[in-house]
Amino acid sequence: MSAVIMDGKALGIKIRQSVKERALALKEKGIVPCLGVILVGDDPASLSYVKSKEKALAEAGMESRDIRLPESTSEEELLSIIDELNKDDKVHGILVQAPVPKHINEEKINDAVSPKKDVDCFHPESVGNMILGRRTFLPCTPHGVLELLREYNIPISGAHAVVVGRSNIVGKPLVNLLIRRQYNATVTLCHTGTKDLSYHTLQADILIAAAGSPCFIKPDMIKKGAVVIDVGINRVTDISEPKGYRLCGDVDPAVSLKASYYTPVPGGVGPMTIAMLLNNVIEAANTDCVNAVCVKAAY
Ligand code: L34
Repeated sequence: MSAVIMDGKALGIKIRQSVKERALALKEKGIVPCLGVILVGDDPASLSYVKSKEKALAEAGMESRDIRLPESTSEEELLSIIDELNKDDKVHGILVQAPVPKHINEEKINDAVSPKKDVDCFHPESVGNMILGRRTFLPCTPHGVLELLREYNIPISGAHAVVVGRSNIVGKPLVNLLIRRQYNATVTLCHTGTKDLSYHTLQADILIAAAGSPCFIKPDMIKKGAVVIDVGINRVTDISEPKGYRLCGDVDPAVSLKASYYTPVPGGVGPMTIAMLLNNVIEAANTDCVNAVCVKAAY
């Protein structure tokens, strides 16, 4: 029996449709939700993600303030642009696409975005609030993973979720959301220092791979019937492809023969990240309702 494919593209479209209806309702009140989108440098993958975000915003009747800066941009210049967006009442959310060039201190950038406009949940105040279960935007990729699990009625309460990868953008926040009473999972977090990774991954009812290493979760590392969520999105050189690369996740697609459910790459978690971002932009524009409860009840 082959696993059920969790269609993040389809769910993303559904969420974006409901966001669009809410954007229309806000427009009637004279509010046009607007996201400031900053990209520094010309990394092709980052550029394509940022373009997808801007396109999705436009399709949902929202605006974006598209800011493209050269690789040579100084930290001071970037900070002053963020400051302008912080002060601009027409801009409800601010996103600085990660990663920023090495000469720019990412922590300073995350600290500079006003928590009121922090639709990524990267500011330490937002992260603190998220961990404490207080008013904040939920981080887009982890929230997208949880919404996918919800859509497919995967039982999370009491399940053993094993997360592989401790990044600030996925692993750390995801673990903190999964242990909320609302989700109630038991969590193991594995990382590059974990001894005998397979021992842990084999215990997982829900395995979430977010380590950024192509195809490293193999069928012999998962329990039969496990739910496997692939957050990885790696560009692997492949001269037989027209673009010169192919996309592959952190999970070997052969896992689909053993799992009960799994997310494809592309078309799994990636589109969910964008859908949850749009949801946060609506929340940011709808100032009456910026809290996690509303985020959950929104669609
Ligand atoms: N500030 N930086 C900030 N916020 C984020 O939430 C992100 N992230 C990650 C990188 N940097 C960020 C994204 O937006 C990763 N990420 C992201 C978003 C969307 C997609 C992939 C990564 C996506 O749409 N993926 C498509 C395929 C895209 C392609 O063909 O290259 C998919 O179907 O998975």
